[in-house]
Amino acid sequence: LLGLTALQANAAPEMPPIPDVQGDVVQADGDFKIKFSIGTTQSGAQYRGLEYFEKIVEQRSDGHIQVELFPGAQLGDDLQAVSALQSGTLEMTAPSTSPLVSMFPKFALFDLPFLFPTPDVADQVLDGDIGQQMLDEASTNGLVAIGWAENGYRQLTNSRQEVTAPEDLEGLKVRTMQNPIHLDIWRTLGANPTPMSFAELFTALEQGVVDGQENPWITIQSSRFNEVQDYATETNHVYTPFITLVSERFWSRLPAEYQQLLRDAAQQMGEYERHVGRSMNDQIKQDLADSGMQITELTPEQVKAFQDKVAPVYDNWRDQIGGELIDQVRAASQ
Ligand code: TK8
Repeated sequence: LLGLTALQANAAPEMPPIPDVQGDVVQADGDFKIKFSIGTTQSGAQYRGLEYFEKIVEQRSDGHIQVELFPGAQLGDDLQAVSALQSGTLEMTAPSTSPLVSMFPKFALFDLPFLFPTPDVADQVLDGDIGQQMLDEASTNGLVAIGWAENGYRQLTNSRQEVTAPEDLEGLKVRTMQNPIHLDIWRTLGANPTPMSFAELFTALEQGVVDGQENPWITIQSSRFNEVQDYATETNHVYTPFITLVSERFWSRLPAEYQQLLRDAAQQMGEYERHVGRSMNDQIKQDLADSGMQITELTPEQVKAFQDKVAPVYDNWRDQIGGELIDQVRAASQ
């Protein structure tokens, strides 16, 4: 894991302040250290959420648990960080669910295009039975899953031309996450997708290895993709959660009281981080436009053209993901 340089961050935009810590000091035996690694940079909402997590855990353990934060993939990308948790060399990470689909096939639910019509529906699913089932399912293979935050709704950027319709994607080289549904989505839309680790993405865009990529506004901004991408389209094509994971080897050494403290802190971090990310979208779009990026918002008819074109993806993955699960989410959207 050594030898990687942290992805560079820009100056952090204005964000809602970190809340005060609620709750009493938790008494338990032992002193512990948590290294918490994430792929997004220090200027993103995810890092701000981690700062809140650190504050809660350090204050409520009265300093007996120390948290150290490693943003910008400096300890590895999402997949590398997860393996480090499994081998016990890293205590915590919060990856996008998408690269973990090979490990936890049900996570593919989150990769279905246009599944969550609003953030409220995403919250209902993540904070309800389905979200709990998924946390249980991910609590194997040396991992303990203790909460949800979000990366958010994904938007397309590219260096070639404005994109307002699927036809504009013809031949466009788009980097996707390492995930088969995302590959299917971009092939179905007519683009030329290449899966790649997030840690390599900035350089790949800069060197023109790929023409475009897709990520939520906050991640586009905090990763400085506007410096190497002139066009952005607000497609909202997929909603990506972040899942908060702990190394099982570390977890099993913690007293039950501290395990509960981490669960509570993960829950509070998740709520705060979603709030931060969502409250910043308009400001970020404005900042990106001010920096010279062309931001395209789609009309409902234009969105529908993307939805229609990508619809076959549902048929391709329905059996693997489970039709019932998809229907449950659809029901929550009514
Ligand atoms: C950060 C990643 C990233 C994701 C991606 O570690 O790979 O594009 O959206 O934000 O999880």
